[in-house]
Amino acid sequence: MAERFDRIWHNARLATMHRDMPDLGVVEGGLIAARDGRIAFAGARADFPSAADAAERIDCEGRWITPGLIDCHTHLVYGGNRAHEFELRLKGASYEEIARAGGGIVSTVAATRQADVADLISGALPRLDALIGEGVTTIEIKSGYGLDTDTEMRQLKAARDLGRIRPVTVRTSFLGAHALPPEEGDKDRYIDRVCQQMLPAVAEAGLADAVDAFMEGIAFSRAQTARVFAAARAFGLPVKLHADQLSNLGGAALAAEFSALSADHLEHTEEEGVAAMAGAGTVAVLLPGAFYFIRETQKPPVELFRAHRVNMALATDCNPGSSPLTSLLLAMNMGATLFRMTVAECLLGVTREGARALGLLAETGTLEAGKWCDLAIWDIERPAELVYRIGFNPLHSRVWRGQ
Ligand code: DI6
Ligand code: FE
Repeated sequence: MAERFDRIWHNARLATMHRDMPDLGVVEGGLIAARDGRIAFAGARADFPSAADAAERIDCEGRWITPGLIDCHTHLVYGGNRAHEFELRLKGASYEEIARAGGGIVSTVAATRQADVADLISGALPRLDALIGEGVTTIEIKSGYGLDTDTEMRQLKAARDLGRIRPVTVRTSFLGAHALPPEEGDKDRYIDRVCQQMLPAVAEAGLADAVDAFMEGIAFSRAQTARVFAAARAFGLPVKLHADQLSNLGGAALAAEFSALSADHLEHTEEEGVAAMAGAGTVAVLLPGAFYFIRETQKPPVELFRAHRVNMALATDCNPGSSPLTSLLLAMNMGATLFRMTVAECLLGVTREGARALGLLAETGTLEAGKWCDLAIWDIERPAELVYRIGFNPLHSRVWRGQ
């Protein structure tokens, strides 16, 4: 009897991102078959059982298929915006000066505390839709603009709800240790609250898939971050870290010590931290949107990541202060132009390595049988076009879990 599938995409060129194949794992004359929302076959037409039967057959007319894109680092859910601070920065103020003067993250905290879940969802939806419109099928969303239990939980609920309202996989990260809330004068006392009240409440409500922190002069120290990570471990939650963005406090090494899924930013990371990440299998998440927007000059050590075989992901860091970016295509162009990443590194960075950075590599990020059938289908002649163009979206269609 012929094997039966729900849907078949044929006459396609596949960039499978398969790790055992060179470069992008390209298959010409490719075909993908889906059953029950998962990929049942991805490979050459010639290797597909000719007697197979499908409820629906889609002729891709030679278009390229990549895995659905993954934005593995965003702060998508927040209140207000910070266009006025952008104007101040254009007059010469630095990102750190604005933060120290009571602007920055805490100004978004004030706006987020005013917002209910419905407000947070309606504010985030246009941003989410922009990403989805470019083929994103998985997105990570952090809290961190509440800095009190109720608001952090509202942010995470809004993030979870976005994954029910739109056909997209949402992973949430609790970022209570993002900044010192304005009503609190002491960082250690706030970290006590994060570890003893906020994180337990969030974890018990099942609202977080991971725990993140901002380790930086304007945020939290190595010791304070380590306390947050130990508390996360007690709840069985994996960790990730905003590390070495504005200065090198040894964030990459601390992330590795806690077997973090990822360490993110990393502009100021040195070889010792890179080697520690390699040993721990921690992914380097590079965020060129923030580098560009706050006009950083220190680039992340891409050559060291290559030399030590640290996997690199790319993400938007979509947030109102340092990266109001809702385009992964543009993030790829910036990764190539600003950080000198190759086309393959950029494309792997928003697919396979993005999945790895979220602990989701078994489910998505490559075109392989058994994974969710998350696809992006493109009107392009070659994959490099996805990285090369600036402000152009060649997405033909998008498939999330087979639909
Ligand atoms: N690093 C960043 O780039 C964002 N958060 C963080 O920890 C900035 C967040 C903001 O400015 O609102
Ligand atoms: Fe961030």
